[in-house]
Amino acid sequence: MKDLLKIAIQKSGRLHEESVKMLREAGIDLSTGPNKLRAEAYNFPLEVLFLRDDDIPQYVEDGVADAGIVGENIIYEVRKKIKLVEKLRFGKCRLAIAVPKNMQYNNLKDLRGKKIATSYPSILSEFLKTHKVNAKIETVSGSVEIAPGVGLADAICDLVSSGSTLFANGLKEVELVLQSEAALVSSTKLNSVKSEILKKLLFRFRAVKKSRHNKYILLNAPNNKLDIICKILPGMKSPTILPLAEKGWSSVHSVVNEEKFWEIIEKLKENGAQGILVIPIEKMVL
Ligand code: PRT
Ligand code: ZN
Repeated sequence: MKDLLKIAIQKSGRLHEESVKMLREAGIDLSTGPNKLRAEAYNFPLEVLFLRDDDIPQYVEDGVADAGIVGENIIYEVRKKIKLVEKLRFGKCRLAIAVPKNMQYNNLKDLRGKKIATSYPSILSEFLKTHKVNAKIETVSGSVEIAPGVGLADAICDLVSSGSTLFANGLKEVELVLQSEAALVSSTKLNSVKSEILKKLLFRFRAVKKSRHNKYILLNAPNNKLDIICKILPGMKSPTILPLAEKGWSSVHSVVNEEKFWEIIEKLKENGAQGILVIPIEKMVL
């Protein structure tokens, strides 16, 4: 039998597209079609299983899948014996407690004796225990946000991203319980061949992650400003400097992190940089 790494990803839903995109950007071509349960990669020893996200940790623990891509919210809720290998920076959301917007809320003490509806009873009960709050947990499997409105609970603990679901249901967010994003997980019992494939996959995922959060920047600068411009640019090593045909001018190339991007561009302009070009990076291998 061929040695393949079996990776489980969400069949459909919020993490599906980004998971497929991550694999594709890692150079993995899949034979996907509609309603498929599995797909094999043409050019990498990988088989992809399409599952419901909640089931992924169990499949990985049982060894039916060797690895998976799933939200941290699920990983921490279901507490299976699996390894969190790498956070992938997509599917970001937070698990938060929300209460009706007209409820007086000052701090966690206001939740004492209250009923909180959630699909995350393990994480919530741990959170309440840590903060010594005695509240009742009402486990519901969906439409958590309607629980206070229909009189099922006083508060909810649910995933939030934009906050519009809470707003539409007359709720306000009052406590952050967990920050979450999609993560690569793996079985704790991989043989050496599968471990090697996972290592290669991780290497590629890291290159994709880095490239997504960095931009390649090219600019022209007068030579007497090069010192200050190089100080502003926090590249991987030092920036590349090439002379321009026009005397007294140089072209400077570097890599800039997305988070600081606008701040850096402004400083560069203030310090004499011209003709600034910003280019997306296809892959970044350090
Ligand atoms: O069918 P399957 O079981 O696989 O999918 P699912 O319906 O259980 O999950 P799905 O596709 O909704 O979410 C998959 C994963 O995406 C979650 O486990 C999280 O890790 C991640 N994620 C990121 C989110 C959100 N953002 C999110 N906003 N999951 C759910 N939501 C929901 C939330 O529950 C609430 O109903 O979106 C609503 C809030 O969104 P805002 O933007 O209005 O705040
Ligand atoms: Zn689910």
